[in-house]
Amino acid sequence: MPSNTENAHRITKCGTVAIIGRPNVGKSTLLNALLGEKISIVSDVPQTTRQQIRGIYTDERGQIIFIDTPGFHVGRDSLDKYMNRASRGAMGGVDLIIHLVDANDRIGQEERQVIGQLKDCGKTIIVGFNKVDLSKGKYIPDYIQLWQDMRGKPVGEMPDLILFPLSALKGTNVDKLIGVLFEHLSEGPLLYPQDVITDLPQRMAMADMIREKFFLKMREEVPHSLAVVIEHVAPRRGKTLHIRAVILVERDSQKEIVIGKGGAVLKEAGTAARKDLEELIGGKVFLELFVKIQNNWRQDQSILEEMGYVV
Ligand SMILES: Nc1nc2c(ncn2[C@@H]2O[C@H](COP(=O)(O)OP(=O)(O)OP(=O)(O)O)[C@@H](O)[C@H]2O)c(=O)[nH]1
Ligand SMILES: [Mg+2]
Repeated sequence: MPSNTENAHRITKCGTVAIIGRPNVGKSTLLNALLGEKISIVSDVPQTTRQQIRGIYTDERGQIIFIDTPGFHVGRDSLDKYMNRASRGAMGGVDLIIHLVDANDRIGQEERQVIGQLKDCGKTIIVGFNKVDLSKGKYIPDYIQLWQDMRGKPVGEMPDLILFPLSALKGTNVDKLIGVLFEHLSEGPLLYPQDVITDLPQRMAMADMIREKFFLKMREEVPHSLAVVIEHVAPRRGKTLHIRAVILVERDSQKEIVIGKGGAVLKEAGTAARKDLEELIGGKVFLELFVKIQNNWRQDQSILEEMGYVV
């Protein structure tokens, strides 16, 4: 990696790229694969990502600022609205858009809505057909047909549309994707220092890491009712960082599940989260977790703001 002074004399490319698509198609997995590092949490529960997350890729060609977004979905409460706004908002201020879809899944209402918004947006769109490790991508022809129907011409006459099969999980075509993105970005100076890979506020990053550990342990109704609020972060006894986090759930029964028999779930998730947090901050962590019932937090603007979900 060249030094900053060398950089000043070198022509680099730089721009922002939004990764959008419905929940669970693999957007966060792709961001982590592009960066070669885990900054966005991943689980098989739809709607895992709740906010925009920026990941910054830098090499000798320049810098790409990726924006991972909450999956665009049909939902009604305040958090759903926040998530969809974050997803739509990301389309506006960026240079390129990756519309990630699951190549093995039929086109849904979400994709139709997103493509409806993308077709006249004036930006280059990369349609990422993800999960081709599972099969050859049965639904790719359907997407091509939909784009042709929406625009009334063959995809061969759409220079702003790039069809791109990949596997975020296996890393197939991920390096090639970075090459394609650089080809389509304009020249410009780097916007972030070369060693920065995310600008996510650290409290939200910490809360997300803890939340992921519970998502990985739970199924169905609990995850969407679960939130993590970091209440207190301070150094303790020299080098250890004391982090106190509250796990919010909406009902008594959910609290029991989150705690588990004899506290087993809470303990296991806490241990796994502590290890990730120690890696995130590069030091020892003392993690304290509390579980609290807070009815309808997904509707409560002040709680959402406390958690950092502010547009
Ligand atoms: N087989 C396979 N699985 C994948 C691939 N990419 C992601 N997954 C899996 O798909 C699930 C969802 O991945 P995420 O990266 O959390 O998806 P997302 O689009 O960020 O989801 P939301 O944040 O909920 O919108 C996880 O279980 C991933 O391991 C892939 O290329 N192949
Ligand atoms: Mg995600």
